[in-house]
Amino acid sequence: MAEAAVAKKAEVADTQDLTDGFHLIIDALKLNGVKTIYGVPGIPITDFGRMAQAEGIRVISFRHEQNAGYAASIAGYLTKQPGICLTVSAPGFLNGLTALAHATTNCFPMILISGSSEREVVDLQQGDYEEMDQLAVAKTMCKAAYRVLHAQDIGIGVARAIRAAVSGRPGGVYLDLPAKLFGQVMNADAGAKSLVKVIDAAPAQIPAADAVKRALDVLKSAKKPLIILGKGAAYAQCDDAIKALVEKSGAPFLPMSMAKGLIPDTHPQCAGAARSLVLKDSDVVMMVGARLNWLLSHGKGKTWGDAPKKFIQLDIEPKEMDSNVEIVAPVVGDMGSCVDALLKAMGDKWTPAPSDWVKTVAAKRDDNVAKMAPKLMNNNSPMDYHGALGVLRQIVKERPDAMFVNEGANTLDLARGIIDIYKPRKRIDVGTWGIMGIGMGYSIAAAIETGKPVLAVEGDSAFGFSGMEVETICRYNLPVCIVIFNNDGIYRGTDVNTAGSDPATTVFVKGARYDKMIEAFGGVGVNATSPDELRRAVNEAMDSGKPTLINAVIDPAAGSESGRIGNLNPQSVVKKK
Ligand code: ADP
Ligand code: TPW
Ligand code: MG
Repeated sequence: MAEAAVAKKAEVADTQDLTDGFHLIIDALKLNGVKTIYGVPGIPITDFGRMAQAEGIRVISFRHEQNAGYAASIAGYLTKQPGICLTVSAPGFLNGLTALAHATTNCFPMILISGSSEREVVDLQQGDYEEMDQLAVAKTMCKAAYRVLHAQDIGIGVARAIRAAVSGRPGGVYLDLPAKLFGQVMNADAGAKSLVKVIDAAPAQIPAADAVKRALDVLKSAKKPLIILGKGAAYAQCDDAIKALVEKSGAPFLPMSMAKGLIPDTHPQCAGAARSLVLKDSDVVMMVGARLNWLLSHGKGKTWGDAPKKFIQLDIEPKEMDSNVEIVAPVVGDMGSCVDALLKAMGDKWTPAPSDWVKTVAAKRDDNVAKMAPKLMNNNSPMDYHGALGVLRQIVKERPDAMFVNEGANTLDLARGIIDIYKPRKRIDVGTWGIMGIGMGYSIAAAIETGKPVLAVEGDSAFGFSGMEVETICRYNLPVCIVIFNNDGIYRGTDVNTAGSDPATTVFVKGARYDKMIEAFGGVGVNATSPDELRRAVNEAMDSGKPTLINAVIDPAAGSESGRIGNLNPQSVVKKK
């Protein structure tokens, strides 16, 4: 054999015993059960995406990192495994960062993995390709941030990221992978040994027995108890135990937006349609995986009435206690353990909530529901929100397994109130920040992670933040039906700018046909001008599973400023001339 050929053969034999950064990262993710990566390719992670796909990980390529990040965040919420988002350096990283901060704020486990430029060049600020000190930037916006510089540390880096994302209060984690790491080689055996399979990533946290007793003593003393269920309770996937606790207590319960369906909205104890009454008049409130933030008026003020209230709170995060008001009975632990401990300590002889209170709440709820009913049956054209939502309410009732995505202002607030949800973790929406732009990312992840059809109800403005991902939905042929409540703008389509020829700041092109957008990518577009047309189009889409976008024409005058939260707008004291 010629000398060159011998050398070549030796080299090949050698590389068979080698591995590199690319493969170690993939192996580490696979070892820890990662099945899907949401991202956008480019330097330095293009080949990584290809290789991950070749190695059996599903890699979903988006049109913008923010949408990939939102997809990863909600994948985390739905599965209790960290959702993975993969981006390129500086601009891609920054695009993904909004979603990472969103995941942290909402307590969703997520890992943003970004390729980055070379440390030596970044730290001397010598102007590398897409240079940025990403780790420093990320740190303020997530639960934990790590960088891996050496191939032999990849196993530990990935393990730490996973553990940080899902243990305790879940949240976003940043993992910084400089370009040079991907090509670093090491011995394959040593590489395999360096990987870490995370054992018991989110360990049970058992609440203290005296905390449980204290909580039950307070609950027992209540004349008008109320249970508030939040998305932390839905996240925990201890659905049967939570239902048992609520039923044993006999107390009315109020689901926060994404906790709707944890117990069906049609359950006799559900106080969703008597919200004002129960917040005002209750005397003991048990918070179950929900925070007393702005969404609950911080637990004080007019919304909560004048009568003194005692708060019990079940949460995995001890620092959450007393965040806004005094918590007289904090129960700290993971939700499954907390609820089990309460149920056990309640025993078989628990006296349910006083019946006069339960009856008062039920009467108010039934009254409100009855008042709403005729509005939901109108067949106006153009549609108003109630006519359109009446149709969707019935469709969701008939298809309780479908995933329901919702964003907008009026489109969000009215849909949340009107559309009943029947099963846990079916409703996913704007979350803690009231963020616009989650729509298409959430829809894509919901379809992929659950395998169920998705109905996304979107304000026309809200949709615009992630609208380009209809191409992604078509490309992966996902069973997503998008209904755009098209009222020609933000809140209303009727504003006029009297000072000049530019359009008012809140209005869009009048009579826009969003349905044409999806046709560009081979999806089904429908223009629906009446509730009857809307019903037909949505049912057809949900039956066919074909990517569909329905432009639901809503009366531009039907909405109100900021939906239900107009009171949060600052007011100018200067009188208009
Ligand atoms: P909502 O918006 O529905 O009111 P929040 O996001 O404000 O809900 O609150 C969710 C709460 O649930 C957070 O305080 C979080 O710490 C808590 N939480 C999340 N996961 C768990 C869990 N597994 N066990 C207990 N509490 C949890
Ligand atoms: C990331 C501010 C809140 S609601 C909304 C905006 C722009 C759009 C409302 O119009 P839409 O709904 O969707 O057409 P409708 O039915 O009332 O007409 N940027 C971000 N998040 C938020 N919340 C905003 C801006 C906002
Ligand atoms: Mg609108």
